[in-house]
Amino acid sequence: MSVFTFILRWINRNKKTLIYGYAIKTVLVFSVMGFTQNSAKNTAEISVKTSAVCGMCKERIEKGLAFEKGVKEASLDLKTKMVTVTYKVRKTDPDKIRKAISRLGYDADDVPADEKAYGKLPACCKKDAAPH
Ligand SMILES: [Cu+2]
Repeated sequence: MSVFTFILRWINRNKKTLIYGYAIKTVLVFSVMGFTQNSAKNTAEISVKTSAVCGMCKERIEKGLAFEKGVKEASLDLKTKMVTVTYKVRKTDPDKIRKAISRLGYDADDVPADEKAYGKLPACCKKDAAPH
């Protein structure tokens, strides 16, 4: 093989690599864009003030919401008592989510805790319990 053909092959091989690299990057960029667009259209996020007191409350609310229709993710910050909920806009809405939190025994913004559910909470999880 002459030096010339060797160089030609080398250029060819690297061209392919360059083209593949470019194609892969393009596909990646488009799929990421599509994903972002999709989730922007179909999901929304709200923050709801709850009456959570302790880690058990956090778990109860996060798990309870996870079973709620249309809820993708729920995460409660005990310091602020705010639960951040990501939900599918076609399946549920903020009012339904607040009601679901109420049914778990907790206040949700201006929706008071469902009395029955609140009565079933352990004493440490009642609203007037000292933080622990
Ligand atoms: Cu608790």
